[in-house]
Amino acid sequence: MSFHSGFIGFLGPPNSGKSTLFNRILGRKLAIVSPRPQTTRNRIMGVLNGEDYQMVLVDTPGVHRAKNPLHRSMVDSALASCREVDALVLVAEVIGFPVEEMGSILGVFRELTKPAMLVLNKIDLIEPIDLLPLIEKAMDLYPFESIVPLSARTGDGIEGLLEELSKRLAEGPRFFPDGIISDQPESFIVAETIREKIYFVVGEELPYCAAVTVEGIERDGKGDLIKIRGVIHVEREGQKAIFIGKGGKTIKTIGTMARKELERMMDTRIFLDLSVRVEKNWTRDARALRRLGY
Ligand SMILES: Nc1nc2c(ncn2[C@@H]2O[C@H](COP(=O)(O)OP(=O)(O)OP(=O)(O)O)[C@@H](O)[C@H]2O)c(=O)[nH]1
Ligand SMILES: [Mg+2]
Repeated sequence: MSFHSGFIGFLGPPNSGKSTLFNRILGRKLAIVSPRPQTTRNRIMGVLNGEDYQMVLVDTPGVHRAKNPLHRSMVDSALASCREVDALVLVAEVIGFPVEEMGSILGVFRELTKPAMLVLNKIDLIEPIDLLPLIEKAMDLYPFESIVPLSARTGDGIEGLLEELSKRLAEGPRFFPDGIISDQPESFIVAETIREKIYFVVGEELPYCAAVTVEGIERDGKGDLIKIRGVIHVEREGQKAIFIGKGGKTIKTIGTMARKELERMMDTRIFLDLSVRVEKNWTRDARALRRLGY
C-alpha cells in the first residue's frame, strides 16, 4: 500500500474562518479563534494522520494592508507559507465576499502555479440560492481547481473539502512521527490560549497592542497540578493599567477564562500566574518582535 502526504496552506483575508476550519478538520483546537480580525499572528502546522496518508495543514495570519512592523511580519509569514506548501486553499467568507482583499493573495497564487482551491466559508449565514452568483464571481477571479462552499462552524460541507484535499496528496513520507500534532511547542499553544481571551475581555485596539509569552510550565511530582507563568506584554503604561483593571479585575477575568480552557485542554488542575509588563512600542520594534515570537 503506498503512502501519501503533503502540505496544504490555508490563506485568506482576516476573519474569514481559516483557523476555525483548521481546527474543525483536525478535530481539536490548535489555533485560536476570535470574532475580530487579525487574530492569528503565526504560521501554525497541524497534522492529520490516516492509515495511508498524512496531511499537514498550515494555518496562516489573514492577509491585509499592514499598518506596522507586527502586521507586516504577519502578512509576510502568510505569503511565505504559500511557497512552502504543496497546495493552496483560499478561504473567503460568503458575506461581503472581499474580492479586493483577495487580490494580493491571488497575485502570489498566480506566480506559484500550484493547485489552488477556494473555500466559500460561513454558508450557514446565507440562503443556498445566494451561493451561485458568488461561485460565478469566484470563477472569473482565478482558475481554481475546485470551489467548495462550507460552514467551518457547523461542519456542513467539510467532507467535500476533505475529499478535495486528499486528491492533492502525492506519494510521499510521513513528515511528522505518530503522536505529533503540531510543529508548535506546548508553550506556544498555552500563550495563544491566554492571548485569545484578551480579544473577548478588552475592547477596541487593545488586543492588537498585546503579546503573550509563557515563562514557565512546571508540573508537580504527582502530575495533578501544572503551574504556568504567563506574561502579557503591552506597549505603554496606560495600556498596562487597563489590562490590570480596577482592583485587578480585568487581568483576573482573562486569567480565569484562560485557566479554565487550559484545564480542559491539559486535563489537570492549573495554577496560572499572569502578569502585565510594558515592552515599549514592541509592535514597531524589530528586536522586540523577534523576542516575542514574531
Ligand atoms: N457563522 C459562521 N461563523 C464562522 C464560521 N467560521 C468561522 N466563523 C467565525 O468567524 C470569526 C473568525 O474566525 P477565525 O477562524 O478566527 O478567522 P481567521 O480567518 O482565522 O481570522 P484571522 O486569524 O484573524 O485571519 C469567528 O468569530 C468564528 O467563530 C462559519 O462557518 N460560520
Ligand atoms: Mg486565524
